[in-house]
Amino acid sequence: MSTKPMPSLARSDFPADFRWGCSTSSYQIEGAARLDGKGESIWDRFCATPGRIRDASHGDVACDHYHRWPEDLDLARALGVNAYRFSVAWPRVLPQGRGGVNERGLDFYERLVDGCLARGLEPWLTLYHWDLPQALQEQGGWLSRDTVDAFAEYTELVARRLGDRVKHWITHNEPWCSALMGHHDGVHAPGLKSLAAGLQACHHILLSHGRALPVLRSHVKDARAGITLSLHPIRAASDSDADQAAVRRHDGSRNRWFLDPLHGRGYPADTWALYGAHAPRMHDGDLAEIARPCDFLGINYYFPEVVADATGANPIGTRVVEPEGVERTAFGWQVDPQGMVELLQRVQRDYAPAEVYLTENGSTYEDELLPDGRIEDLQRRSYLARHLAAARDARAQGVPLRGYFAWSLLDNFEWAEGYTRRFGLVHVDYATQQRRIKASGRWYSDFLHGRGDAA
Ligand code: IFM
Repeated sequence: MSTKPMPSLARSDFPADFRWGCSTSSYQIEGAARLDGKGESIWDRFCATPGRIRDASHGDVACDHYHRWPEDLDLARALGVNAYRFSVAWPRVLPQGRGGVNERGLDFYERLVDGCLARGLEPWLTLYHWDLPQALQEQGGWLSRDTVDAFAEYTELVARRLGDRVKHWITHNEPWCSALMGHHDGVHAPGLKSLAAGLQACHHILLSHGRALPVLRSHVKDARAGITLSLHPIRAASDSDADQAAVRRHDGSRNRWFLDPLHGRGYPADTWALYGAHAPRMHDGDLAEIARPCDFLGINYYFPEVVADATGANPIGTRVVEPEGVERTAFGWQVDPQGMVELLQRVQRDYAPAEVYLTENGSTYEDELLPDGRIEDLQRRSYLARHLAAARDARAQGVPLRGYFAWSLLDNFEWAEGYTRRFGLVHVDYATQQRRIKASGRWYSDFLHGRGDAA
């Protein structure tokens, strides 16, 4: 195993008020799937369907964070982060999606938020990280406009309860995944396979984001609200005119489809035309709602996409290709910190958000638990350090990047991949629930504390 040299980097390269964090999500870590009144989510149902999850696992126990949250927040504190990003499980607080409130679910998030504040961790709350109440799915889920109203009610409930202590709110995590992977590719819950459904779900998710913003502002004093997108720099597989043109089309579906309407431009006309009859149904006023101003844009960066022309193969007419000889994680994802700089610069140039946060960035490797209990994940350590150097470089180019959240605090349930992919800075032994800080986590801690090699 070879790792790239570590960059020279110090916390003092960043401003004192920079947010240093790590991210998690409810379904991936909480467990307690049927405890204390929690309702069923679409991920509970999806996992129970044979063949959906690579190792046939589920989030019933996951990292048992529902019970072990004090230890987990202690670990975050030990890493030296000053912010903790988590999500609320909608069916834990509203088991049927609307109506009857589950006080015990809200109590859990109160404890968690208070636990963050007691440890000097600024809570960053994501309202939707994919675990829709199954009861709403049975009424159409994100294909129904009623779910947009349900999301606004859910937002109000959580904002009223936690808004005195939580100031940073993210409405949705990665609409691309919840909409398209869930309704078009069929690899995520609810497992549908229709492009029209994917685009309709996407429209309702974006609309629900816009509808939630005034709810947050009226119930949270000094709220800072935004949305998190998964974005990719798009590159051409070759110099051919056809592949160069494919880049623009692919960028339309992957990036501009989200960025344009959120920034008041409506859906990109070129991409809309390519989607043709699959394009979503909209009502007057929807685009204005989606374009309500945010305080920040959250970006999750993992890898660039390389595309070739595939006219006729699908509406967008592109095909993702996997170039040879490039560095990759165990997931096969390209490792390209410079791509992150390019992406951030491009978003700044084309959309100029007031503030940007990297709300996720991380890597999965085949971690080895050594007999003495250490996990020497030097590739992940290198990945982390090189992406932090890229974050510094992006700031130097004028990107208003105000924070970085590592994905993830803990190894966890990686959706369709089950427990076969480990992204944590902290290793979780799922049999015993023992946590162990990996070399990458120790390095992050040294970096954040200004210690040793990382100083
Ligand atoms: O685990 C996911 C997370 O839930 C959303 N962003 C990407 C991560 C890694 O795949």
